[in-house]
Amino acid sequence: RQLEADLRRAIERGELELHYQPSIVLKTGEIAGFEALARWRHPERGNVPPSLFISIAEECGLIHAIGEWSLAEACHQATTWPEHLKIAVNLSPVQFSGPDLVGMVRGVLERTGLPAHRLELEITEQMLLDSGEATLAILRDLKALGLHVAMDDFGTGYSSLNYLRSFPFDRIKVDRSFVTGLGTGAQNAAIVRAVIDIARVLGMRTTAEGIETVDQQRVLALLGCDEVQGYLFSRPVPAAEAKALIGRWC
Ligand code: G
Ligand code: G
Ligand code: MN
Ligand code: NA
Repeated sequence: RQLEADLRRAIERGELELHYQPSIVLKTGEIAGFEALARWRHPERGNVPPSLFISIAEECGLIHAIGEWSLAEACHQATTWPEHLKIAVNLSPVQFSGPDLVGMVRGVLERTGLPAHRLELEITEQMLLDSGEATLAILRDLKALGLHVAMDDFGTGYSSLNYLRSFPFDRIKVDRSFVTGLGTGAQNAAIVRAVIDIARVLGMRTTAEGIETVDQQRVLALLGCDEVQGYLFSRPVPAAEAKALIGRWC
């Protein structure tokens, strides 16, 4: 409860910050863009993991304010980058049941001046579990703004394949757990290959998460994965470091 009270004031006190992790185009080695990941530096407790404070925010409704703050911050940051770079922002399922998600996103795009096509919203497979027509309609309205939608952590939920048929995703992000196992045995490689093949058939692009070794990178290139993200290239870094990375890399 104390954490919840602290989180309520964290935005205004400037304790929340976004870090940015690059996504790399496998074929060219170029940066495609960055994923924004929220960080909270608590004045007494130090860094609170996002898994903890995001779930607190979801329970107490603060996720609406935090979600709008992180979207606005990330979009604003992206306007300072070269125009070909995209920004990916995570959405919580709770934001879909809140007031006017589509209007909030449209407003942020207008205020920051970021062209919609440079924004990608990430939604976890988990969120689709208890979603119905209403969620589907919101996803369609979001896409109608001109932005892109990615299914995050693919493979960790269930009925994944069924959702791919009914939701208009632009990208599938293959969960880290499959990438980690790529070097060990044929099973994980077969699963990742299947996901990439399905994505291709459905006209969706693919990103593999959590790449830590050049071996994993090599296998993913063979399988035809479009983009990769992971500590091998960069950890999530503060905005200033992301800019330095762009300067060195692009
Ligand atoms: O950043 P890792 O560094 O620990 O992130 C852990 C989890 O927290 C990820 O699954 C990510 O989706 C989630 N997360 C990080 N930042 C945000 C955010 O701004 N909004 C939402 N909804 N989730 C976030
Ligand atoms: O939104 P999502 O659940 O995909 O969040 C990505 C999470 O994965 C973040 O917590 C991020 O810090 C973490 N991450 C990114 N790259 C790597 C990696 O190469 N290895 C590991 N172990 N974690 C990673
Ligand atoms: Mn993500
Ligand atoms: Na993920």
